[in-house]
Amino acid sequence: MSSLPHAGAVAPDLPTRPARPVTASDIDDFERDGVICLRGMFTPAWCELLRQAAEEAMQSGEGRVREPQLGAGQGRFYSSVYQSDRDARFARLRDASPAPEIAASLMRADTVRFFYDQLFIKAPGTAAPTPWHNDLPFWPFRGNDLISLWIALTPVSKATSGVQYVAGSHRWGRMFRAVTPDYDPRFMDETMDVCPDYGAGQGDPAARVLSWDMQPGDVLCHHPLTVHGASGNASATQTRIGVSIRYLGAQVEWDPRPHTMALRRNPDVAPGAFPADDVALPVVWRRGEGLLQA
Ligand SMILES: O=C(O)CCC(=O)C(=O)O
Repeated sequence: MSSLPHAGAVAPDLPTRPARPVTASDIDDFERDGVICLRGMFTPAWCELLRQAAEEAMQSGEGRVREPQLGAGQGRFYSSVYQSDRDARFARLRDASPAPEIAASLMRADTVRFFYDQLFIKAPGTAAPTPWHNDLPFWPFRGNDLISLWIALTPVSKATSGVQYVAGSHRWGRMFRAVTPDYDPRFMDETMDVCPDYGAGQGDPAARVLSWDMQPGDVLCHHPLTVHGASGNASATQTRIGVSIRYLGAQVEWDPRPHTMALRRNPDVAPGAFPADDVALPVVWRRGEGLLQA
């Protein structure tokens, strides 16, 4: 049993496999669009455990609260990374949940390593958007096999707060200037183009923007180059909570650059090498064995 806080809150019988297998058709959709919404992969018990943990995280004072300059100051955009280092409920998500198997299936990977987790909470009335971006520009890696699973822990309405994606943008091979929700200049590489705001109709008019109404337990899975963004939260009543968990597969190289994020620990490998460091990026799932920490 984990020695992290809240270990006692984790029920032993939470499912460790997805509610249904990821199909060949799901993989085709993911590879074509760079994003897919998988319905009902986490049970209500999972969602309730993580929703409670997410709300406690927001109240704890850790993490970052962003209702930037452009907001009316009424809402709250909360985000926090590596929650699984601080809370056994998120550690359970990282190591012993349906997430690693979903990641393995969509990446067609034999081995899945944990990268990091990130909470995104938008209180009702939050003005702050999630600026349009793709993820690889601020990650110290290059390669095709990095995946994010954004798990809805509350209902999400595409009309008021859903994450939006440009279908097929992972195949453009483009790295847009990273823009964090608080416009942190450390991540902004001036040599890269600014990402158009596809929500405001900028960019290619033929671009197909995808978004979904979601229920708790539905999972958005996206490729590291898929362009995405979100509005604030225009709902007057519904908090929007998602937790993103990111994993690595086989085709990945360590590539630290001046504007990439700091990991809690760097892999002990040379730039250009596969980041086979079991402490920095632990293996959580292996084909034929399944979850290693469950
Ligand atoms: O939840 C959001 O608004 C942003 C999510 C996101 O950018 C991500 O998961 O990579």
